[in-house]
Amino acid sequence: MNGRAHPLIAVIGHPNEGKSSVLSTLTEDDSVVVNDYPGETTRCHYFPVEINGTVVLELVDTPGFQNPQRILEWMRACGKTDDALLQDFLATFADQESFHHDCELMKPLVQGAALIYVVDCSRPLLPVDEAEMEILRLVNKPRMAVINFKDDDRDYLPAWTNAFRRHFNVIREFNAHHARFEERIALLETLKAIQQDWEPQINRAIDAFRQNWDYRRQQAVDAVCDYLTTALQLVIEQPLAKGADPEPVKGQVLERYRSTLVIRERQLFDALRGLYHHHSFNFELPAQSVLQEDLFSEVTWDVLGLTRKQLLMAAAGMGAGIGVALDAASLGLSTGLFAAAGALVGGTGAWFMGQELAKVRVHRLPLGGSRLVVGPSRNPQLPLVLLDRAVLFYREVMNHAHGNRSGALPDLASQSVVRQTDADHQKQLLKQARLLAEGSSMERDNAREQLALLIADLLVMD
Ligand SMILES: Nc1nc2c(ncn2[C@@H]2O[C@H](COP(=O)(O)OP(=O)(O)O)[C@@H](O)[C@H]2O)c(=O)[nH]1
Ligand SMILES: [Mg+2]
Repeated sequence: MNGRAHPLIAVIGHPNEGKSSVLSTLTEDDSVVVNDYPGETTRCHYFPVEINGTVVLELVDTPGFQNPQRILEWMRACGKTDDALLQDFLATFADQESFHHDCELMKPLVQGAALIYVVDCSRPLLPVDEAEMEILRLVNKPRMAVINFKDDDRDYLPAWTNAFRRHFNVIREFNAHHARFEERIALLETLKAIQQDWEPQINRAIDAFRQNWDYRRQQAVDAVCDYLTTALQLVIEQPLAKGADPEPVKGQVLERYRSTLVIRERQLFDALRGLYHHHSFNFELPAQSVLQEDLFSEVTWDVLGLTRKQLLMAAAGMGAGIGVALDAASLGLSTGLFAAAGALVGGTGAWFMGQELAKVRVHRLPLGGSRLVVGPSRNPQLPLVLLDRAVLFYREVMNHAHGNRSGALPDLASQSVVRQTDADHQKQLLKQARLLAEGSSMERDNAREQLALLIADLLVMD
């Protein structure tokens, strides 16, 4: 019906109501220009949504209305409706500079687009809004009203809802800054109600979105698993000249070990960003997120990974080979640390970090001289901290609305994820991480597979 095999939807409205933001969130496209000042968009921009090489949907970003009241007057006097009215309007005003935005925003409607009318209902309804809605009613294209609350003020909603009812059959709330995957799907579902001819295409689009979402999750699991594998198997070596004092070099090797882990993590985070289409805009993390902390900050190691008590429980019965680093002595039981109030739950970051991670070994070389070696780490908490951070970042990235350029989501949990899983899960994580770092080649392959399943479980929790 629009010369395309896929639905075409124009996002229309008053300047600065969040049209571009809604479109950006809906299409997961952060290259859409969002403006802080009204009237900066002067022409239409088309955003085809492609999944596996097929365009499933296309949205059009449009300039805001410039002269709704004057146009409405003209349209009423014209006496026509529907396509005839639209054609007459464009023919009459095409050359008038002051109506440029109004003409431009109607063009997709001539191409067979349905329309989403976006309004910020946290402000009062004005006569211009009524005029815009009435214009759209007269032009009579498939349409729905989308309420995008810019702030939480709902006092004006009843007045808006009344006005919508006179002009639209379908009204839906969709927040450009907070909408997540299921809300995007729900909006697409609603489109079926405004243009029934498109039902098969929209169903196909929704199926494609869902399959793609699952596929991305699997890709994320693989990425996290690869990352953990390289991190846990990481070995950093540095030669030491014959007769040289190893002490000053130890710190450097350890620093290289740590910074390599930091770089690997950044690479993982970049990959996750890409997977969830956050290409252009580097969104902020919430101020309260533990991810604001560096990987090797004490706070990170305090709040992520397992508590000592959980570690001890998880390590119990894991078998001599695996459990070595987790015996009572290494957990501080014999020193009485374990019994101290608070030691079981918090304030243990420095202690955890100070474990095996910090050990630098000196290997003597047969021809003289030696090598300093760090890794693979035997610190039981390391894989858990790395995993926790990866899962927390994944949640930020998958839930961050692309239209939200001003900052962070308010309510994503930032505490340890592994701490909240059940004891069996914790035990398995610990075991497979240890095998991945130190097992035979077959054990490592098997551990990687097992770990992928455990990570997949963590990524579906939210
Ligand atoms: N707080 C908040 N601000 C929003 C929301 N949607 C849009 N904005 C802001 O409103 C301004 C205009 O947004 P934009 O999408 O460019 O509006 P357009 O002119 O209708 O395309 C920008 O500063 C956006 O960041 C929202 O849901 N919440
Ligand atoms: Mg815009």
